[in-house]
This record gives sequence, structure tokens and C-alpha cells, in this order.
Amino acid sequence: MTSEAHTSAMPSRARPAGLPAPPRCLVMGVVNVTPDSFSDGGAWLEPAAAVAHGLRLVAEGADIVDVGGESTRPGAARVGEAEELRRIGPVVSGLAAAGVLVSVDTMRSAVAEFALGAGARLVNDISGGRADPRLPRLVAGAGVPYVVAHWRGYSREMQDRAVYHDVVREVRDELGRQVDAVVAAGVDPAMIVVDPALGFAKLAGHNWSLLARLGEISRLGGGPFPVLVGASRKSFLGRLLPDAGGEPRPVAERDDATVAVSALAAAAGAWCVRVHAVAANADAVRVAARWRDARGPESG
Ligand code: PMM
Repeated sequence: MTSEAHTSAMPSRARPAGLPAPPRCLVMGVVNVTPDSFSDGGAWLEPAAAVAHGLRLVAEGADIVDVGGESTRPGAARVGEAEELRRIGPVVSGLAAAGVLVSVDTMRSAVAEFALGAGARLVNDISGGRADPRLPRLVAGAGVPYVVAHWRGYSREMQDRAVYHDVVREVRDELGRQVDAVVAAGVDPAMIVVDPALGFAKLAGHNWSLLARLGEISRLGGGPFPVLVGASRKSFLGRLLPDAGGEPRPVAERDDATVAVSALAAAAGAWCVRVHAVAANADAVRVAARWRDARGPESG
């Protein structure tokens, strides 16, 4: 391992081709069109409400709106393809027609294909090409940016697989193999965004180790790759901030902690943070950009 692999900062902000590139970390706002997502489940099931919410996120500063129709919270059962399509279809179409840069959060090629046809410009695949082998081929043909997330299995069983000796090295190596596989399927490496997938087959300590060493995730394989960080409202933040009785902070009260993670991840060179409450995170990435500027080009 080179000494570079041990540094936590990213040398310069790697970016995927084909998307706007302001001189700061991007903000991806989340619209989950699901009845059961842990963070906002049930809130945006009605298409008109979901589109209005996506537009509100853009008004608050979201650069990208990520639309998903399948809950991936730990233990969740899979939703059928037809139902996933029914949920996201009008929302992707409505937001894209309004000029929003839409990302589709799906593991299924049929859903991604519909979304790209309706104007989505980025595919966010939490299985990182492993759930549906047709998905990397579709993305390759479409020539759009592709978020490849570290994955050890579906939500129902993933927390049983949260066993690591050295989480950063294992996630980096496994994600590197996933990147190699999607490149072998035809995806242009310049279109790849990598994601350690916080909370997916990871316990709280694993998430903190990955956040502290994002630079190593960026440098996997032929990197540096742009890195997406999805910490928003996740349970490791709730566990960090228990009440006096030891109960974790409830989901609805984890946005301030999310903002702190966004500032730190952006200062470390993350390409994008995926968040539910956009306004404060949009401020945080601007603070981090100014902080990086003031440190100068040599500092990482
Ligand atoms: N987390 C969730 C859903 N999709 N996609 C990526 N790329 N990375 C993540 O960390 C991620 C994701 C779960 O959060 P939600 O249920 O609040 O959307």
C-alpha cells in the first residue's frame, strides 16, 4: 500500500463528466416516493406532492434531486418492479420537465431505463451494479454518470453481513471490484461516482471509520473517483446523540448532525452529499468550499 493510500483527504475534487461542476461539493436532495423509508416514508407518495417537494428542494439549493421508489432501510422487503415504476414515473417526469437535474435511485434496469427516457440524467445504484447486471450495460449505453455504491446484499439480510476486520480496506477493495465489473460492462470510468454506502451492511463504528478516511475510498482502483456521502438522518447519528435515558435521537431530529457531517465531508473533498433537509446542508458545503479555498491548493 502506498503512503498516499493512508491519507484521508482527497487531493482535488474528482468529478464525473456531464454534470454541472461548481467549485464546491454538490447537494443531492432526496425524494423517497415510498410508504416506508426510515427518513421520510409516506410523506411524498402522492406524485404532485413529491414533485412539489423536489421543486422546493431545488429552491433551497439542491443541485440534484434523487427520486427513489424502493425503501432500502435495514430489514425492508423488496418492492415489485411495476410498483417501483408506478411510484417514481410521474415524479421523475414532472421534475425533469421542470428542468430539474434528476437522479434515479434504483437497482433495476427497467426502472432506470424509464427514468432516463423521462429525462433523468444520473443513475444512483445502491447495489453498485450487483443486483441487476443489465443496469451497468444500460448506463454504459446511455452515457450518464453512475453512482456505484458498496453493496453486500439486499436490505433484508444486509446487517447480518456487517462484519469486517478492517472496514476501510475491505470496502475499498470490494467497491474496487464492483467498479472493475461495471467498467468491464462498458461504463466509462469518467462517469463513475463511488459511495461507501453508510449504513448498508455497516454498523455505526464502520460508518465513522469510512467517513474519517474518505480519501482512501476515492483512490480505489484507478481513482481518484468522485465520492458521494449519504449520512443524512441515519441511525449512527441517532446513536451518537442519545437522550438522558440513552434512547437514540429520533430521525426527525438528526438534521443538525447531518449538516456537521456534510461540512466535514465537503471539506475533505467529497463530490456530493445526499440529504433530506437541503437548506442548511447547502450552506454547509459553501462554508467548506471557502475553507478549502483558504487552505490553498497543496493542502488536500
Ligand atoms: N442511502 C439511502 C438510499 N439511497 N443512495 C446512495 N447512493 N447512498 C446512500 O447512502 C443511500 C442511497 C437510504 O436513505 P433514505 O432511505 O433516507 O433515502
